[in-house]
Amino acid sequence: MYRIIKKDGLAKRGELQTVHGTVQTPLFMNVGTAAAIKGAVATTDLLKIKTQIELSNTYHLHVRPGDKLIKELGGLHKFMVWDKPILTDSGGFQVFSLAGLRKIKEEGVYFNSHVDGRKIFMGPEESMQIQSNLASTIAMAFDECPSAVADRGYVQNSVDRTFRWLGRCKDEMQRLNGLEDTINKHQMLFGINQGAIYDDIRVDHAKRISELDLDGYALGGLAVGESHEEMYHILDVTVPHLPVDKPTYLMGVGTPANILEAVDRGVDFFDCVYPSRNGRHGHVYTNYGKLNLFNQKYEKDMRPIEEGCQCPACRTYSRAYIRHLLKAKEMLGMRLCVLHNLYFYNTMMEEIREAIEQERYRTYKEEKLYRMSQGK
Ligand code: PRF
Ligand code: ZN
Repeated sequence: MYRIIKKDGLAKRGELQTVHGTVQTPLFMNVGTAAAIKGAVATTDLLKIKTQIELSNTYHLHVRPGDKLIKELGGLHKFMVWDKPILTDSGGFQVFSLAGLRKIKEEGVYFNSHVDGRKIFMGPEESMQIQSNLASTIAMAFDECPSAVADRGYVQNSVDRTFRWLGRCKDEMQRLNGLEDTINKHQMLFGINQGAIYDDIRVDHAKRISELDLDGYALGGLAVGESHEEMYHILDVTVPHLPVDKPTYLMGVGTPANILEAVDRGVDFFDCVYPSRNGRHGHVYTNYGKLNLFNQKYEKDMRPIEEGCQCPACRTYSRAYIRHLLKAKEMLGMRLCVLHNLYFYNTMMEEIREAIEQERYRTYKEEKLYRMSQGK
């Protein structure tokens, strides 16, 4: 059950009730592709950095260690020791970005595993079965994410097929949720809007999927090479055609600025590898822009990454020490940067929620963007 608590322009402050607890939106999902947040971050750490929901991938967990094993061990929550919500991406996108040779057919996708090259088939039913075995809180529909440079004809055919796949996902999920030995019989299903940067294809698809009364709606196929302006334009034209009383999820996005702009256009779920990936490279977010801790100028800097930050890194360690750890390739260096960055994102989401509640979202957004672009 999703309910809107407050609206400020198109920005929504809401909450989603799930079998694994209630999450407050807008929110950021911490990416744990293979049931682990990269950078040696444990699920017990996530509790200290305001994480509400974790994201894992169907494709990765199917390939290794196998969804059947995870089911046998009691499901993904028990396996990774995380009792809050988990969203699993369907595998569609990962198959297209990772797997070797692949063939897309009406029934699904044939491809080779990126781990051992073995032949795998995944279609809508298989994706739902795997996600049901993982027993995630929210399953994503199986979709194709066409390349940013795909021509109109290709995109139209692809979107039509993704729509047919969605119907099959819904039927299969209903069947699985009714089976006796299904771990999470209340698994939710989010549909995914596609259509590259073609306004009319996006809008038509959004209208068609909205009729299926799903638990939530995502925008896929964005942040795949188009400009930020093109992405914001697609949000402007598409989001108004998705149900306002359901959560809206912008997949794989993005920078703090992208999130601030998308919230202003009605989006309430986000996920992105940036905070963890940048952290592993010593790039840390602050309210005054990003810092590269490898920079010589931090050699004797005994201040925390960000003054006043309450994250586990900033409460204890200095820039100088973390810089040393990074240069010495000590794992702790990466770990502290990742923790700080995730805390930064989760704290920004908290600020966003508060600003919407107080109907000052536009002012908040503009001030935050200005400050982050100024540097210090
Ligand atoms: N589809 C799915 N997952 C995704 C995407 C998509 O289009 C994207 C695109 N930014 C990220 N993750 N299933
Ligand atoms: Zn910090």
